[in-house]
Amino acid sequence: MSKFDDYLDIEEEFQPRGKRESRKERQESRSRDRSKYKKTDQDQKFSQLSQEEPPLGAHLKRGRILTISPEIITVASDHENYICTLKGALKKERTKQKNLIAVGDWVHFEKKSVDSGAITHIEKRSSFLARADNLTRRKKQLIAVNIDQVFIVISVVAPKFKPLLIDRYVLSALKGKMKPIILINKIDLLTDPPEFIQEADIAAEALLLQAFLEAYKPLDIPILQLSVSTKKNLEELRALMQDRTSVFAGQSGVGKSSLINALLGSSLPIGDIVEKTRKGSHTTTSAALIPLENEGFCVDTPGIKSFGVYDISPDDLLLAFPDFAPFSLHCKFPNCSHIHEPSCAVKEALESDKIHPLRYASYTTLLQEAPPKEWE
Ligand SMILES: Nc1nc2c(ncn2[C@@H]2O[C@H](COP(=O)(O)OP(=O)(O)OP(=O)(O)O)[C@@H](O)[C@H]2O)c(=O)[nH]1
Ligand SMILES: [Mg+2]
Ligand SMILES: [Zn+2]
Repeated sequence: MSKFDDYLDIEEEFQPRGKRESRKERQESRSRDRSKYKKTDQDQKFSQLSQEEPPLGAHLKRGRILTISPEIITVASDHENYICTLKGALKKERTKQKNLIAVGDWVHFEKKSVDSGAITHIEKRSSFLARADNLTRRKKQLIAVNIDQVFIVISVVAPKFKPLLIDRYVLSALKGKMKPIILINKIDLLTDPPEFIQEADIAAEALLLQAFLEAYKPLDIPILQLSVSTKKNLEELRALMQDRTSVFAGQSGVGKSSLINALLGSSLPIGDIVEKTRKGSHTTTSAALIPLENEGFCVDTPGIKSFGVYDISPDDLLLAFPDFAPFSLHCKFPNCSHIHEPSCAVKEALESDKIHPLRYASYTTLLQEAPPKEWE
């Protein structure tokens, strides 16, 4: 199809680790979170209720879901963490509905003891990051909710730079009403590569990165080049996170947890890169909401094998490819998919270098994975 084919998604299956192991990890991370919970402006957040929500009775507290496992829901409220269950009616509902609760949900709960409670109500969500359910491709699986922005994290060298993965996150972010921001991590590896990688590979990555920056510059998406090792642009990233809820999403091993640790001083588990495949080792196993020092939160997520987009329409595609819009108006067929139709103005623009080949390659990749129903 194109010279960028090598950079298509080739991630291995996501293998969740043993239940017991991950439970232990969660308990550890919970106690860490609590120790970080300082008295700050967060207070206000926990008492702010939107107009549409039921009044918070004297016996109820408002909090935000930090982590979810089959047995335990951790809710943060007024600088304390509570282990919560769902109250009767909600519990029944949960068995029917996979997405009943998600990391980032604002909830009301009855306090049962100093550190436990029962959730009675889930507030309406302002936004959500979801991916296609692997089995059906038509259903969505929530990753996190009530988010302002998605950090699409991608690395250079190890794992390989794969620009064709980016637009499915961009599309999901825009579809879920969140701002996409692209973070290119491990920039240090271009000048200081690991021994097991050949020089020619590094040169090819540097070229591809240049092509990518050129292709994406005209879009309204901030791009930050980062390095945890040299701290490059970490302060810029911190400024972007302030007072907001941001999700770190991207393949395993690109450095999502490392970036969060570097910024917050947290100690989320970090994994090794497998030398031979240059892939991550699926270290983070479930999404977790982490409070920032002042207002704001960030969400660490596991590197999911295929972050599939779900149920997209031709109009959704335009969200992620606004640079095609001035041309697509002139295609012969109004419902042109810009793949096989004659007199396609988008393909003409590609041939006359008005659309970057990397943008078109990204478009066809996305379409192959999730063609809109109208075009199937
Ligand atoms: N050279 C270099 N290595 C980095 C950088 N950031 C992270 N790493 C390394 O990359 C590896 C993977 O980092 P993680 O933070 O575990 O990656 P992740 O995205 O959280 O991976 P999952 O939890 O598996 O999804 C670790 O060995 C980190 O030390 C960086 O900026 N430069
Ligand atoms: Mg991680
Ligand atoms: Zn067309």
